[in-house]
Order: sequence, then structure tokens, then C-alpha cells
Amino acid sequence: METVNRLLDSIKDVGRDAVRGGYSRAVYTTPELDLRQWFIEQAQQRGLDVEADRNGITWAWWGKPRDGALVTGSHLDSVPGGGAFDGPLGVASALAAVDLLKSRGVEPRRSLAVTVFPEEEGSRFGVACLGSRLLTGAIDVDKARNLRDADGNTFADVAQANGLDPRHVGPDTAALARIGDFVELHVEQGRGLGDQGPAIAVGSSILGHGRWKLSVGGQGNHAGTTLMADRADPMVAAAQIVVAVRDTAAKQPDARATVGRLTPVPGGTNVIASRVDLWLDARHPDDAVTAQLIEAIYGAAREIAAGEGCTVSLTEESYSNTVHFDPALSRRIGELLPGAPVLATGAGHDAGVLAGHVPSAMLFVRNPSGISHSPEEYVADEDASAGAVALADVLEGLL
Ligand code: HGY
Ligand code: MN
Ligand code: MN
Repeated sequence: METVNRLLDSIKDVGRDAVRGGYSRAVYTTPELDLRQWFIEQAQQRGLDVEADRNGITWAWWGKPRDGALVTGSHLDSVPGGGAFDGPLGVASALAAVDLLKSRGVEPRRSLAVTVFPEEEGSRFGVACLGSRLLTGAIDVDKARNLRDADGNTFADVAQANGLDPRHVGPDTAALARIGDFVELHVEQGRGLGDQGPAIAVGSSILGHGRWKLSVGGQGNHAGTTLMADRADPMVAAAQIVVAVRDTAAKQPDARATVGRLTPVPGGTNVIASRVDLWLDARHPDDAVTAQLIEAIYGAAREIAAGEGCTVSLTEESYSNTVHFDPALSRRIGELLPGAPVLATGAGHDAGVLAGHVPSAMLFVRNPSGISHSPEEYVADEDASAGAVALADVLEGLL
């Protein structure tokens, strides 16, 4: 079995979710911490010097940590019930690529680092790419410190419990200066590569995307003693809002809008909820269109809520503009991977956050069904191997 597949196989039981299926590896939970330890051991076995920075980003160095290094990596955290490849494929491929470069006798002319970014999915604290946003200053540090998980734990407390000093998280110009070029390999989350032909594509851009929280307020009450005519049920309003989200986005070509998470409060079977929180993920290539989409959705939500005797509020939780990867770097990568198609992606990545600060690029590896953020996400062994070789070729060409 090729190295990259062997590496993925060695973590295949970490964080399995027996209820949802797939993997649940939220940042700073046991499965994700176990994967960090796995990464550190694998990197050290390759003679890489491992360090964690003040934002919890792990760097494994081949050569001295210095400015202008070539950096590659991805993330190890997952969405709830996620697939085996979203994140870990990029990390395992980077480790396998280091093996290939060493077996080729490559003597890097500049340092190379393999990095693991924490909380890329935003599954625990609600903001995607939290690690790279902190590194680049793309998130207000106080806002970050006060982000809370579902149990009410703040990011500051959880980070502190895991060895970080919350007073020191935030923009890190010294660490950022060490990134001369950043290349992230990732499973394709779509079917651009299809079933035939090249298994590896070069990324061109990332769709602008954001997350908003809608809170629908109603009158909590007893499910048995409250007549239907006497209700202000936020669950009924929320259900209509979910459909309105779909209907509004469906009218806007190329828009995507999803309500993937909905939490009734208090959430009892025999209780009319007093509040329903729902989270909206909306995306479009044109950031102005996304803004109009949110306006339209919020307008519809206000009308629906009023019709149900309820209220509704909307709060933006995070937003990332559409990003185009570095043209020169992407062109160079295209030369190193002749025939590789160029694909845009609708998924966010740390490479997208970094792209505003350092030359960044991405490689995508074929996922036959295109399904992701699901246990059905899949990469064939031979395509994963091809991805590791492609990454090694790119790194060799850039070193
Ligand atoms: O949500 C995204 O696009 C990414 O998978 N974090
Ligand atoms: Mn990912
Ligand atoms: Mn993802």
C-alpha cells in the first residue's frame, strides 16, 4: 500500500461517529488531539522539527524555520459525521511527499514546512478556518476568544486547557513571514474531475461564503394545554424560513444556501419552543450577490415570523470574500503538472484565508461521487497516490 494510503489507513479508526457515521473530530476534542499526536510522530519519524505556534497551528520543518519557506498542509478537524479525506488527505499527502522528495535525493534550497491548521471546519466554535484567521488577523481576537461551543465553553478556555495562552492568540506576522508560498492538497468536493482523465486538478478560486445565525423568538408553552389558535410557535416559523432559504437561493443562478443546523430551545417533545436558532451558510461567486441574497432571505424571514406572531434576528458570524489563487504560483504549478485541469471550488479552505497575505494555491484529488462533508466522501487509493506524487512534483519544482 502506498505511503499516503497507509497513513490514512493508520488513522481510519480515530473519531469514528457511531451515531452519525463517518468521523467527528472537532478541534481540541480527543479524536482531533489524537490526530495531532499522530501527525507529530509521523513528522518526527521523517526527521522534521515540530513546533506549535501561539494560535495552535502545528509546523513540521525540513530545514530551519525561516522567512520565505515553502509550506504545504491542511487540517485534521472534521465536520460532524464527516468523511475520511477532507483535511487528512492533504496532511497525509504532504508527509508522503516529503518521503518522495527524500527518496529522490532532493536537497531543498529553502526550508519546507508541513502545517496543520486547527478548526478549519468551524465545527466547534462556529467560525471556519479559525486558526488561519487568527494567524492573519482575519478575525477580531476578542471575538475569537469569546466564541463558545455547544456546551458554552469559550475558545479562550479551551485553548488554554490545551496549552495556548489566550492572551497571545492573534495576528502573527513572524509566522506569516515564514510562508513564502503555500500549497494545499485537498479532496475535491465536487465532480469537476469526473470519473476519467486526470485525477489531480489545480485550484483557481474559492467561492465567497459566509455564515449567519437566525434566531426566531416565540412563546414557549405546554404542547397539550395550548390550543393551536393560541400559539406563537417559532418552530413553525423556522420551518417556513428553511424553505424560504431554499426558494430564494434557487432563484439566483450559482447561489448556494443551506440551513444545516437548527436548535430549538428548550427542545422538549412536549414543549412548544420559546426560541429556534438556525444557522445559514450562503455562497456565491459575487460577494454583492451574496449580500443581496442575505437581505432577501432576512426579509422573507421577517415576514414569516410576523405571520406566526414571532420575531426573528439575523447575526453574521463569519464571511470570506471570493478568493482567486495566486496566478503566478498557479501557473507554475500548472507547468509542473502538465494536463491538470483548473477548477474553482465552492468549499472554503485555509489556503483561501492565506491567499490574502501570501501566494497560495491548491491541488484537488478526484472524488468520484463529489460528495463531501459526509461518510460517503471517497478517494480511490490510486488517485490518492497520484495526488501525493503530484504534490511531491510541485514541491520539488518550487523548492
Ligand atoms: O465549509 C467549507 O467550505 C469548508 O469545508 N470548511
Ligand atoms: Mn477541508
Ligand atoms: Mn470541509
